[in-house]
Amino acid sequence: MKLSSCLCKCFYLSFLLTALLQESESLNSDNPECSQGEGDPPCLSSLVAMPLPLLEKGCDGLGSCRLHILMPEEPVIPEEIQDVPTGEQQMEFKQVMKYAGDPNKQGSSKARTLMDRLSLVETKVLSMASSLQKLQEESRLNLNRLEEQLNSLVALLLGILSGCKLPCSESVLKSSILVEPSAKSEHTYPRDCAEIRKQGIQDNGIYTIQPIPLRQPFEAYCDMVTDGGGWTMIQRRLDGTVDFNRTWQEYKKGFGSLQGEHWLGNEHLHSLTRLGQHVLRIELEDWHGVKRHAIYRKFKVASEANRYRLTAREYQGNAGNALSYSRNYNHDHKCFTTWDIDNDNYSMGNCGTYYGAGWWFDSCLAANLNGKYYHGRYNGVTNGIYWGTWYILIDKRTNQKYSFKKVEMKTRPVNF
Ligand SMILES: [Ca+2]
Repeated sequence: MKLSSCLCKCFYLSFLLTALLQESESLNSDNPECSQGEGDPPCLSSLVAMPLPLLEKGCDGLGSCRLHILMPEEPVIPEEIQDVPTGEQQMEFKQVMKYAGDPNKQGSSKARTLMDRLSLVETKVLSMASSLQKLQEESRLNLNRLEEQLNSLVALLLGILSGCKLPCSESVLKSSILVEPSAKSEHTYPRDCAEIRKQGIQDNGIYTIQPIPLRQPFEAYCDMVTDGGGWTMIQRRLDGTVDFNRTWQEYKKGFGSLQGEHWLGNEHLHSLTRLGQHVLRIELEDWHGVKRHAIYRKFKVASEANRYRLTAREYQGNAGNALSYSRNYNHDHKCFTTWDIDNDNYSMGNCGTYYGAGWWFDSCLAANLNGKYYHGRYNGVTNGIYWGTWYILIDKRTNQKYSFKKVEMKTRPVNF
């Protein structure tokens, strides 16, 4: 096939050369028209206009085919070009071509698209992070709240069941899951002993209370028995183991042992009585085991700014109203005095220093339950635990003074 093709090409070239020569000759002759006779080569115009199929069909041999013209073989088309692209591929192709046509513009557009997507992703991530943070915060608050409530209950129950003393109670608190409640925590402990008693607790003991929601909770001894219970102990004397001649700061914060002798603290007294109406109950016991009490149905201790001024009115009881003994010996509406802070009405000196106690002195006293602990009778300055309406100041027969064996001061709301 290739040999015949080559021969045909050669013959065709020779024929063209001959025709050109004849044409040249005819052009050079006087007769411009070409010869159409048999055996003559065709005219140039008819040669060019001859349809290709006829040329091929007429080529049945080298000798008989004067116009043996073969069309060139169809080129082999690579497969990848032969494949017709699909619609998607076409679009992609066009897209690529478009990009190729304006690379700068396309790159900028692509960058903007990416930036938009990144911006969207960033917005979503920030939104999710914010939501996650809120959830974490809520979870943390709920967890803290539950933990504090659980701690309160654990301390409460263990204190009741074990009847343990303050150090024990402290160890219970520390060994439990306990986290020190924050100053900003809400009411997570009972307001006072009355609130604990209302929960059904009937055992005396040390409990954690929180009179003011945003203040630090503290421990106090609760009397859950006397006259229906619910009493928060604010002072107790029973054996003389604690010195009550203390500074202003010590009376402010409180001192002693909650299980034994102690002063709860003027700041706590203010916290307990600042809202609502409260009762003050005073219980006295002499060395013969005789007990009496004094109740003041209107009891309040002012803030430190008001020098912890006492309000004690509406007396009831059988020990006598020593807090309002007379016009000149009236402890009601008097400020607190210690040996280092003089707020009394005695212009010549400090009643606290003279009697060795912190108290709501007038000028100076008809009662002083923070006096020195004596085992009954004593001599000298009247600086013992004194309640002027029960025992006279001086035993005229022996010229001795008399101090009480036991004292308790406690408070609870009036509408308990
Ligand atoms: Ca004074």
